[in-house]
Amino acid sequence: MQEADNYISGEEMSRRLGISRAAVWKHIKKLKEEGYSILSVTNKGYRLRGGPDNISPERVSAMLDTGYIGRRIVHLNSVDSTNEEAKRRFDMPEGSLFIAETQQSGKGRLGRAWRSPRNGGIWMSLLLKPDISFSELPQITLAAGIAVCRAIGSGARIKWPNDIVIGSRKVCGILTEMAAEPDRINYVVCGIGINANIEQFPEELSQKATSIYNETGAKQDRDALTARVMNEFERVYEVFKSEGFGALSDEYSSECVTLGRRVQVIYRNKSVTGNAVMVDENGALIVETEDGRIAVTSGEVSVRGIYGYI
Ligand code: BT5
Repeated sequence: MQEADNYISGEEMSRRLGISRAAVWKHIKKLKEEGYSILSVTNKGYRLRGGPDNISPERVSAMLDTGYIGRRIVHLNSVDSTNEEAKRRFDMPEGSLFIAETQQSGKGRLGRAWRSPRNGGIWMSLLLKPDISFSELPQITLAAGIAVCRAIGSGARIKWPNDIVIGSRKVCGILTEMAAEPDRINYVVCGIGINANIEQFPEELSQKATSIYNETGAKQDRDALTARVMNEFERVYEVFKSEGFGALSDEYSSECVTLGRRVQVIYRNKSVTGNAVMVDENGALIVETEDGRIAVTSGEVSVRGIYGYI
């Protein structure tokens, strides 16, 4: 379907296609839902303004240099959450990538919602099957953060543990989940949401969220960015699996904006204030408090800069 100069009436379409007017209307509605821009004017008919700017799995594949990460791509027009889709299809091979144009119930941590509008972002999840212990699980989020940071470039840095920021606002969030038996992890789903080209955020997020486009002025090629994240992810993940997070902690620390700041750590209704001094070989944030150093590891904590979001 191409951009048209002229309007074409519903009647004309139904005649040419040999389908009812109601069927034409239904198809138009579906195309609009899929992101086509179609003008409809009474007495004139319909005019196509442009096709959807969707992710193309073929283009992503062509730019991969990986062995297994992103080699199977499930591309969805709309889904509840790509993390949920990956969990439903856990029998697919390691490295399978689930990517959606929009999410109806995108998830953050601790039941928070993740806004996932159409066209503006990259909402994706990787299915992973690493042989790791429960305590190493949060390190997958940290490793993914390094990969995303490398892939975005443009001054992207990491707010411990799971946010990628440019300046003082968030451009990406990472949510790692798993399915396990009492003694072993069956599989891990690493969800990554990148605000690539989003231009406007709702009022409540405007101080906290931004997009790569808003920060750099450059429209992002979402296929190329997705492929770069996959390429970097495989490199980082291979190091993580063979040498452990310790081999990545220096790079993580050098990209981590949390270090050197005064932070407030909130966990189990307790709040501790101190200086964030380092990320150790286990991925824990070491905070120097009045009562000495504490290692913050749990995924259940929230760390805030006391002078603002980072
Ligand atoms: C996160 O949680 O940052 C993890 C986000 C993971 C999203 C990806 S998208 C693909 C995959 N499928 C899913 O369902 N999820 C993953 P957290 O640290 O809890 O941050 C959530 C908070 O960020 C919210 O409470 C909002 O304040 C804010 N937020 C929501 N949508 C945002 C957006 N698009 N950009 C920046 N901040 C956002």
